[in-house]
Amino acid sequence: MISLIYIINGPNLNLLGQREPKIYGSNTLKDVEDICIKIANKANIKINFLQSNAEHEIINWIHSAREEASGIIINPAAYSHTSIAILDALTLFDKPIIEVHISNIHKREVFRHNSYVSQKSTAVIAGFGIDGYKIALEKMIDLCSK
Ligand code: CA2
Repeated sequence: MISLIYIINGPNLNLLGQREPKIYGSNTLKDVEDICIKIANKANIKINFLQSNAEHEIINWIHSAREEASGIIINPAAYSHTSIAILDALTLFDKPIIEVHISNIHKREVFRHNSYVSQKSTAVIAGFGIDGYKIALEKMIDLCSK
């Protein structure tokens, strides 16, 4: 069976590439999606690449992933630091979860240092720019084929 991986992006990431290039680079979220599609095609897996500015929508996608996905890659953006609701939804997902941050959140403001989502993540990647998504997807493919 071909695996399906959900790649979920949180608030404001739809504007990636349009502001703060020193922190986040100049690539857009569409560029990230294209990179992920290429990796998925090569590995013969499917991805569901999603972005929302709404917490409830992210939670509903995590619930859908319980039914159909082999793993979740998630950049919860600012919800990483605030959302117990997203943590609770991920707690109900019993397959691999990889958390991605484009920037190194530990090198930034103190309020970014804690991520609730990390408590449930199999692994966390931060500070590699958008390459973090590539690393996460390649590692997720490894995890799903074990
Ligand atoms: O480094 C990351 O990937 C973050 O998850 C990005 C979030 C931030 O709140 C987290 O602390 C770390 C912010 C996403 C904002 O998206 C952008 C929108 C426009 C231009 C640049 C980034």
